[in-house]
Amino acid sequence: MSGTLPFLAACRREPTPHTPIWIMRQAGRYLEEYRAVREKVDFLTLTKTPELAAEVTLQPIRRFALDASILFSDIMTPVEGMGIELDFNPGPVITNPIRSQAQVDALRIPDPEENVPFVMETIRILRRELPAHVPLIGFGGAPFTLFCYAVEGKGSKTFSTAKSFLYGEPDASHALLGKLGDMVGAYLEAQAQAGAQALMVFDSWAGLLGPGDYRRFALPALERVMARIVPLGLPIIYFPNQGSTLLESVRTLPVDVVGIDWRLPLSEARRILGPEKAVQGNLDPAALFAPPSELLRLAGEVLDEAGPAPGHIFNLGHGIERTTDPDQVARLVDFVHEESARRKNR
Ligand code: 1CP
Repeated sequence: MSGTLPFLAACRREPTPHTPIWIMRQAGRYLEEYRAVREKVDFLTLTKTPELAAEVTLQPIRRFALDASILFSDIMTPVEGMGIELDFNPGPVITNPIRSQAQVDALRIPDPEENVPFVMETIRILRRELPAHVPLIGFGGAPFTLFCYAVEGKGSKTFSTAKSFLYGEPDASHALLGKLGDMVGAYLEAQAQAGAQALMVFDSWAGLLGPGDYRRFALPALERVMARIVPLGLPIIYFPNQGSTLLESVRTLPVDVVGIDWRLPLSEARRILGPEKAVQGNLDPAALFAPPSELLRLAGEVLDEAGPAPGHIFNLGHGIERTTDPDQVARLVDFVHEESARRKNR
C-alpha cells in the first residue's frame, strides 16, 4: 500500500519504522552518470525528452536507498507556454523579461497537457519504472520565486530589478503573481493526474521578503495555488528557502510539510509551526564535505533536533552541491535509516 510508504506516512505525521530521506537536486552534476547524459544533450532538451528525463530521475534511486524520487524538470519549464521566452545558461535566462502591465496582460494560462506534454509523459514513464516502494514527487515553483526570474530575467543574489518592480508597480506585480499562481496550480494538478504521489512547491527566493511584504505579495498567490491542489488529497510540501522569519505566516498555509533550510534548528521550526505540520530538512549541504565521522555527527544533530515525534523527512537544507562525493551521500542515507530505526526501537 502506497499509503504506508515511510515518505508518504511521514508527510501525514504518521509513525514510520525509520526516518525517510531524499535529497534536493538528487539528480544532477555530482553524479557521473548524469554528466554522461548532459554531454550528449543540453539541459532544455533533457527536460523535454521524457525517456531521458525519466532516466536521470532514476539514476540516484539506483545508487542510493532513497525514500522518494523527484521528477527531473525545472521550476521554469512551464512558463514558456505563458509567453515567457526561456533558455538555460546554466540557470534560467528570460529573453523578454516582464516589466510592464501590458506584458502581464498578454501572458496566457496554458493547458498543461498541451503546454508541457513531455512532463506528463515523464511522470507516466516513471510510475511504470520506479520501484513500488519509491514514491514520485511532482513539483513547481512558488509564484513569488517564478516572479523573481520572470522580471529579473536571470538569477541574482538580490533580485533588485524584480523587487523594484514589486514595490514600484504593485498592481502589475499582483496581477503577474496571480497569473503565475493560476498557471502553477493547473500545472501541479496535471502532474497529480499523471501520477505524481506528492507535490512540492519551491519558494527558493521567499527569504528576499520581510514578513509584511511576504503576506502582501507572496502569500495571496500561494493561496491560489493551494486552493487548486489541496482538494486533490496528495501530501503537499512547501519550501520557503531562508524563510525562518516567515514561518508564522507559513503556519496558516494548508500544506502538510514545510521544508526548512539549515539556518534554523528543526526544534525551533517545529515550535513555530505547531504540531499540525511535518518538517523536511535540514542538513547543511556543506556537511557532505566533512570527514565521514563529522558528517554523521552533524546528521545525528539533525535527528536530535527533529526529536521523536512523527513527521520528519530528512533532507538537506538546500540543493546538493555539484562537487559532492556520491559516497558521502550513500553514507548519509544509510546512517539516517539505521540511526533513526535504532532510536525508534529504544
Ligand atoms: O545540468 C545542468 O547544468 C542544469 C542544472 C540544473 C538542474 C540539474 C538546473 C538549471 N535545473 C536542474 C534541475 C532541477 N531544478 C530540479 C530537478 C530535480 C531534483 O531535485 O533532482 C529541481 C527540483 C529544480 C528546481 C529549481 N530550479 C529551483 C528550486 C530549487 C532550488 O534549488 O532552490 C530553482 C531556483 C531553479 C532555477 C535553476 N535552474 C537551474 C539552475 C542552475 C537554477 C538556479 C539558478 C540561480 O542560481 O538562480
